[in-house]
Amino acid sequence: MTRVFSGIKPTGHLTLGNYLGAVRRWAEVDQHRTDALFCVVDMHALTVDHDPARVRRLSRQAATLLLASGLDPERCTVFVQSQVDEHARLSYVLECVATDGEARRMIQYKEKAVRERDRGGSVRLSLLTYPVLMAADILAYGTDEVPVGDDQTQHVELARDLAVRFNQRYGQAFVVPRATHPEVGARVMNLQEPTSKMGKTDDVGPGIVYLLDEPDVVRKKIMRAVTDSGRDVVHDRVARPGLANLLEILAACEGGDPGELSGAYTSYGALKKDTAEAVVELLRPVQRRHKELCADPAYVDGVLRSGAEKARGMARPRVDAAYRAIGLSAG
Ligand code: AQP
Repeated sequence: MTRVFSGIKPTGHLTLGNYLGAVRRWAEVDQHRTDALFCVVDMHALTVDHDPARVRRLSRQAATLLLASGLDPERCTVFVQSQVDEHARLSYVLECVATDGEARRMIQYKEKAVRERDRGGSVRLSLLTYPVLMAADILAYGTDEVPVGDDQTQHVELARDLAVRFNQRYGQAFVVPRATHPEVGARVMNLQEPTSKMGKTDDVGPGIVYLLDEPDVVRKKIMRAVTDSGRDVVHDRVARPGLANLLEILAACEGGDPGELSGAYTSYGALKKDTAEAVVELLRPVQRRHKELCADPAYVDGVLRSGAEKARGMARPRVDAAYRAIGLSAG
């Protein structure tokens, strides 16, 4: 059976981009057709300036939202990365296979390093090595497919390269994974800066729809989305990025093709209104379930505990084998 692994970073509140680009598909498709693991990758949240209590709180919230989005612990494994030591163990081994140049070429590293410096901070070494830890997350489980948004493609490519290199040098240890993307929603853009990805740590807050935003907040953010001075509604990512983003969000919520949907609109206002209502309806059941789960913390604790135990059991033999193959002692 196909093995799937994917993760989410608790660096901020989950966004509509996380949901449309990744989480919804994990719940609707991946957990039903594959042997899937979904992880709150909290160690990745330490790669930039962080507050320990906030990371813990956001990890819990992210895990709860994954369950609220429909991940079913009877069908898939849901856990928190730092509870499974194998990720860190394998990351070190892969650091001995990766090169400094490979890590420095990562677009996200370059962008986030600039952002950290602009904010007056220093760049943590872990920001550079983060894609190697992500490769470890993926390779530890013999993953075939990594369902992610577009922004993660380069990191999955690195995981592939490291798997191939390790296998060639030290003997067959890893499955070579591949990234998969949703047909629409793979890159939801910031509503106020439609040429930038909607990221949970963006500085442009009004441009981000959070999964736990109240309906009226969602409506306000979408009605105020930046578009352009044109009049006709067409889908053109390059010339009309704001409009294209709204059409893609609407298409992702309701199904259909953004280009075809554009034909149904003659005004920006009507498109915004329909998009806002579609998002509100999309988020309603997730928010309702999230509220129920917050009232049952013992259930969430139990899911995460048994998820971590299962994940440990799955990762350990492969990581031990990689240790032995590269010349270390294991177990
Ligand atoms: N805007 C997006 N559109 C489509 N997919 C997206 N994803 C993230 N943003 C979008 C996908 O969601 C999954 C989990 O993302 P993440 O937690 O690894 O990263 P992030 O949300 O981009 O948050 P960061 O990196 O912590 O903060 P930013 O980007 O704000 O600096 C992934 O599959 C991702 O592709």
